[in-house]
Amino acid sequence: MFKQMKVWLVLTTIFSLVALVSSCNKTATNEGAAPTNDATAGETYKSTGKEGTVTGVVAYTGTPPAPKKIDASADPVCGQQNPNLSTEDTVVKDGKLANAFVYIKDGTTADGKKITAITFATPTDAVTLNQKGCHYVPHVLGVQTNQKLKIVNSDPTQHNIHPTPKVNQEWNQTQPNGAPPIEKAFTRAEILIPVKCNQHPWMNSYIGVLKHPFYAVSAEDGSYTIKGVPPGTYTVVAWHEGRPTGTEKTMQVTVPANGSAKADFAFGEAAAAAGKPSLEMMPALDVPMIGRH
Ligand SMILES: [Cu+2]
Repeated sequence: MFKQMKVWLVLTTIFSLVALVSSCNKTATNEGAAPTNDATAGETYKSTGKEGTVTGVVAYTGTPPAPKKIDASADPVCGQQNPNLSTEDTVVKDGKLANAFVYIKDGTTADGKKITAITFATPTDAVTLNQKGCHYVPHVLGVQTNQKLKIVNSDPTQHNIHPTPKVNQEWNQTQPNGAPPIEKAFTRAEILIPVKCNQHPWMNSYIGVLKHPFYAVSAEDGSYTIKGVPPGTYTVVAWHEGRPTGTEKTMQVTVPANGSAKADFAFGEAAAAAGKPSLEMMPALDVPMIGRH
């Protein structure tokens, strides 16, 4: 009788040890799958009806570099489709810069939540990146994490799309003319992912990936609007491409309930010169933009 109980005790101990070890393993596995956890962590944001906007204009001061004509002789189809193919890294019209990626980097909502810690629903609509006339349209775009990115080939030639991310999965895929759209998604936030074409070395674009929907790309007139922003105080960043990882300008704004905050940015020669003694100017950053809105 006593012997039987002893055996039972040993067996129970072994079983609980096994259970403990397997539950440990489970935890470790979950940690490895961090992107999935990120997407489902916390409560999904619900509109309060008090959201506001961040809006502004991105300027380019000084003389912008002139677009360079691209030699597309490697693929005669491209030359036929787009005889005026030229570089798109600095598109300036009347002193305003297009294709700047403006986004909320961090900050706190009026009710004290960190914007980067809130979960936002993944938009159900896809964002389209088109290959038309042997360049990418649009040149810069934003998507939310896990949102569908639809890549279309509108050209009568073959492309090979190749994003080169740092924290997301790298891939490249051939898309012959007439092939159906390629659908992809990025699971992690990344500012910004360069995209190239293995078929046409001049082709490039940039994709900004964020966990929230608060980003916009400046239009031809330099203007942008970020909608649906919960009231709060935020760091807004404007990014413009260039070697090696682009240039960023930062600004603090306060979005009032149902109101609008203004954040104008400037890139270019004069802005670069003004930004040079940036360390000496640092204390000014501590002072919020009082009276700006
Ligand atoms: Cu191509």
